[in-house]
Amino acid sequence: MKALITASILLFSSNLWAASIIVEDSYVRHMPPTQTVTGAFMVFKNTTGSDLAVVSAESDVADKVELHTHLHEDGVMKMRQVDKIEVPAGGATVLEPGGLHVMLIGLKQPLELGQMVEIKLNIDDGSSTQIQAEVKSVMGGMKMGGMKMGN
Ligand SMILES: [Cu+2]
Repeated sequence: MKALITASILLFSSNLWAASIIVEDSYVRHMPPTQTVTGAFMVFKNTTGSDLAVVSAESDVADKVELHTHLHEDGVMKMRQVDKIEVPAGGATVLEPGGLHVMLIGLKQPLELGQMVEIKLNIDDGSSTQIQAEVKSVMGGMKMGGMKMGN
């Protein structure tokens, strides 16, 4: 009986925590099999009355997961790692090609179209949100040729 109560408390608290930032429209950019890095894009929605930030991300499919943004420097688009991605109270932050993104670095296996990639997002209130992002082919948007892919 005690174990049951503990389990339901755990379940309840993880549900509560998962709700501080809701993730919508998530997808991972499909890349040729020779590429070992790619980006994940999504919308963070803050359901609370306090400003929050996503401070890190994790995924089993890659050696390293970083939070990135794009900057224009001398006419060249470069990626920079950022400490966090802020999501204002009651607001939303869009991660999209050419802007903020979750970078998957050192893919252990090529990602296939339609595959679901599990990504865990850690939030500065101590909670985390687990998402499943589908691997999709992304047309248009940023041109990969002009980008420094972090090496
Ligand atoms: Cu990046």
